[in-house]
Amino acid sequence: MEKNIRGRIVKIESKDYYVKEENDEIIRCSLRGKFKKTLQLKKDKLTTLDVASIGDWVNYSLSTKGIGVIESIEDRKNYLSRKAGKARGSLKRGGRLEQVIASNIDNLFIVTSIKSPKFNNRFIDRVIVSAESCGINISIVINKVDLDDGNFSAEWEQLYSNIGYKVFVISAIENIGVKSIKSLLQNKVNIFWGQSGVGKSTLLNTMFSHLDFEVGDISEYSSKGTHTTVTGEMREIGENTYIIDTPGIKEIEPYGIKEEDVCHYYKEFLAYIQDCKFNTCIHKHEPGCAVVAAVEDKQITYERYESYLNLLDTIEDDMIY
Ligand SMILES: Nc1nc2c(ncn2[C@@H]2O[C@H](COP(=O)(O)OP(=O)(O)OP(=O)(O)O)[C@@H](O)[C@H]2O)c(=O)[nH]1
Ligand SMILES: [Mg+2]
Ligand SMILES: [Zn+2]
Repeated sequence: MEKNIRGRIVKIESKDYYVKEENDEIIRCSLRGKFKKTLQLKKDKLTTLDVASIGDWVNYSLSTKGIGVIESIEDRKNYLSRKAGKARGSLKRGGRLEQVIASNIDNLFIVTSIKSPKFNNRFIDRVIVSAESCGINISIVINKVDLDDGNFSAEWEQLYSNIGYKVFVISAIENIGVKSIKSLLQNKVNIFWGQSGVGKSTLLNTMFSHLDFEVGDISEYSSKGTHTTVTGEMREIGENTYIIDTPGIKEIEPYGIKEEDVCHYYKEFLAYIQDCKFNTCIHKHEPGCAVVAAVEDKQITYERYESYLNLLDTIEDDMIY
């Protein structure tokens, strides 16, 4: 039995944790029982569903058979999460758990497509809120520009870059605009996240031809809505440089964010918030709201304001944080 080997979780399948150690070998590990107890204890409160996640640094011991047991998990620098679906682990009204997507991330690329599937700005804004609240650098990728028969990609690019986000308008299939994304990845942990079928795996394969992530057949999405990538997976693509492909998601609700805090993650609102008449203003229909005035004045786009209202409406006020 070899002890105290440090490694990083690169993939999780059911109860198997795949840990990559320094010399590049990937070891299949299980979690030491004590972690399950921790999880059990917390179960009466809304809390995390995942004790360990992709990106976590862990210490494990290795049996002579080459199977590992995770003994400890290092503190996370940050992590990306969302509310888990109601069916999964839901205990009571409002009892939604936190699903951790990955940890210790530097760059998040929110991948979208201008068409098939349809561009969805509300989705982007929800991912932004989830990530802004944990200090991850956010970029937006608008893929499938080859299918853009209007000038829609450019308009959305303008909208988000005006707010201050980096936006990449690309075609992963035709290798347009991909290089500029690739140049940002070095020495970072980079995660690619978005709806199913937008081309996350295709983009990664275009950037790194040796990777060979599975890519879906577009006709399958419309007929069955199936996901091609089924588990998240982290790969080292250079020294200290990692990319994470994730399974597509249908919807996203940010975890642990209160109604009155949502506006803090709509960056362009911040300049106006202090001018609202009431300091309890949530910028819905209170009199003297400076955010609403800025929308009327076209300083804040209607698209963003509308998505803000939509998100407010779905925040559950009976959550226990
Ligand atoms: N026209 C066009 N099609 C693309 C482009 N990029 C990807 N696709 C197609 O979109 C479909 C879905 O691509 P995937 O890479 O599997 O999408 P994904 O985001 O990884 O999907 P999940 O793994 O289910 O989350 C495939 O048929 C790709 O060929 C693009 O730039 N243009
Ligand atoms: Mg995929
Ligand atoms: Zn206001």
